Amino acid sequence: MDKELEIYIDGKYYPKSQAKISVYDHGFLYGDGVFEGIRAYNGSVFKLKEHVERLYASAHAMMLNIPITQEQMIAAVVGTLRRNKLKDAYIRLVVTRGVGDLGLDPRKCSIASVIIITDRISLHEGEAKIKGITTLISWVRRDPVDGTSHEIKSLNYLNSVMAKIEANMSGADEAICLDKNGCVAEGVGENIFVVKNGKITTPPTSTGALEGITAKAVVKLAEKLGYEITVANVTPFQLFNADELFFTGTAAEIVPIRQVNWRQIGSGTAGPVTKKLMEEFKKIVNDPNEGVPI
Ligand code: PXG
Repeated sequence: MDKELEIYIDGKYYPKSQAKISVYDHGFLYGDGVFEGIRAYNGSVFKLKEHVERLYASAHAMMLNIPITQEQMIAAVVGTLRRNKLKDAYIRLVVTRGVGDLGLDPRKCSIASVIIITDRISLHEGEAKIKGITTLISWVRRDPVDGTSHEIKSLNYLNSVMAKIEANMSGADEAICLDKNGCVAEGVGENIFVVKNGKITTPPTSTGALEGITAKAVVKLAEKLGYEITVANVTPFQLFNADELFFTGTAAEIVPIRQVNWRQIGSGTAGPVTKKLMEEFKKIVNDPNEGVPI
């Protein structure tokens, strides 16, 4: 059997089967914490600095003091990957408020906990990437920016989980979430892009969508390729009548969407703009200049 992967918890390493946190941790009791999902490609951690920056920005917004610096966090991620001899990996960074008592007052938690999970990545490129996926616009609205905004990548993902359940029950591959005004926000763990007449549009983060790191890289890529790309409100009607739709995200990378609430999108398969971006995106994830070496 392969050697068990090791997990970093507060500066120490534990085999996966023994990596545990307290049931009094407020990350567990209240979803009081932040996280990041990151990927390593071919010995380079894609956009690691950007993910770490976003983690600290989320923590800052909820006044969660991370006990190590961003540089130490980057070194700890790289160290964990090296220890596990991983070159292609999925990385989950979690910072919880730490151990407190049963009351929600964060002042009872003396120190935040830092957890780094690095795992093998299961690649299921197959059908979804070629044919596209089916989606359902869920009744579950994105939390507004004056609520538990999705600008904060917190441990409370109930909003996304409930939308995903709706998609599962209806037989759709993924869910699409609207903002409180009924405009399109994002997927449950992906940003969304619309292609119409060769132009690309993506909804603003002010409606509660996460500022996706993949989305940002795709915007830059699209601009470099000469596409016109704008950030603007998108309605469900515009989704139904798009030429192409696609999701972006760390796990998803770029995934074409072929159906929204039983309506076929464009030709019903991956369109030319999506295909071009997928092709070019493959190149940048493998570019060592786009990440941090392991
Ligand atoms: N929106 C939300 C709500 C997210 O949680 C994205 C967009 C895409 O962002 P990035 O920076 O990854 O391009 C996310 C990503 C996963 C996973 O396994 C990812 C997220 C959450 C849960 C699981 O990819 N966040």
